[in-house]
Amino acid sequence: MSDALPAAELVAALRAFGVQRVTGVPCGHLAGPWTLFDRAGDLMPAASEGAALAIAAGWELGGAQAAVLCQNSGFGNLVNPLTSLVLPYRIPVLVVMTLRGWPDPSGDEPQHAVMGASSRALLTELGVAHEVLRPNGLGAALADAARARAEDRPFFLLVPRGSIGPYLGAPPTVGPMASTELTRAKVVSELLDRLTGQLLVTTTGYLSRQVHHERDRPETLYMQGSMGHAAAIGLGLATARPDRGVVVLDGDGAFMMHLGTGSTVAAAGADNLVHIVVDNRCYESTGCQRSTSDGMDWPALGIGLGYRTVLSCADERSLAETLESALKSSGPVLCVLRVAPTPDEVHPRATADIGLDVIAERFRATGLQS
Ligand SMILES: Cc1ncc(C[n+]2csc(CCOP(=O)(O)OP(=O)(O)O)c2C)c(N)n1
Repeated sequence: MSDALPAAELVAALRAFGVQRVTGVPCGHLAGPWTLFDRAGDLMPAASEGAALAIAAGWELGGAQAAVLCQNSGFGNLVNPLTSLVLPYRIPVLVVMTLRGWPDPSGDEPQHAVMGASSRALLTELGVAHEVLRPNGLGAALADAARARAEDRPFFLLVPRGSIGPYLGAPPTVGPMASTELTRAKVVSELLDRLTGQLLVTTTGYLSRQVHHERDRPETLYMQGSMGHAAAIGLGLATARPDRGVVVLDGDGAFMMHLGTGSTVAAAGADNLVHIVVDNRCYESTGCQRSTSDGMDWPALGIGLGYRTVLSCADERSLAETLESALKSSGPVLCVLRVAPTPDEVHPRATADIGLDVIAERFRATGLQS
């Protein structure tokens, strides 16, 4: 039997602690409590961990007790509001953060190793009270959190992988599924069929895995980690190598995490850049938690940001034509493909075969060729 703390017990303990509202960015290892708070109507998905901490600070300033759920890959995103908002303004937010890459970095994906080894030391250096959740240790940890709260200080409850149980009810539903027959697999396969020598940057999560599964090529940079930065990497590439076509394959959650990059891409005017967003209206890679893209007007967004060409498609019939048009139009192109989530189709990560350093090295080598 697993000795994971049942998700409902964690949620009950957080509620007893006083938590009324929850925000954050999902982590698969917090999928249980995330769904329970969402089902209760108390969860607001945030675009980034920094935004989540600021939302929570706003709730606290407005009289509602708040918690943030996130993973330590997003710790860097929240350091700014932690150091310049929550600490100096003495706002006592509780952060429940999973510890990826800890205690043994070799037991997790390589992109988590540096943050896994340094999360606790960084919190110590910042003077932020924190505690690792140990078996049967939730009560003691929350007693420490209560002491921090009484002193108007934030507290980080650090959750090792696998220490919280899953959600045991029916799986989460993702928006109205109407009007799309596209899937991640179809989109990736049709795109790869049409690539010639373009450099391809693929976002973190299932999209990178799908691309690697479908066709491994040295011209593909599988971006594991650095969520939300695929378009920025693509922009750097496209402007360093105006002679090469560059394609970015992004997720809706990742794109929205650093939406401002869309404006930078458009303003830079890189005509060799095609930015494809695969919109499944959820964070599929961490358990299909809803994102905030449902109801978003993507073409209006792309035009508003200033992309030169904006395309979108939600049906199989026009997929080929849309991709062909995206690849031959003058960039920067924003091409949004609406797909249905397919959480049962999961493939191994690229790093099951190749190291991150090798991915970068062979990509650099092929990028330097003309
Ligand atoms: C900064 C940061 N926060 C959270 C995560 C955890 N995470 C990995 S993949 C993912 C979901 C990405 O969602 P989306 O871009 O919509 O792509 P999808 O998974 O739906 O294909 C999340 C939240 C992360 N890797 N980095």
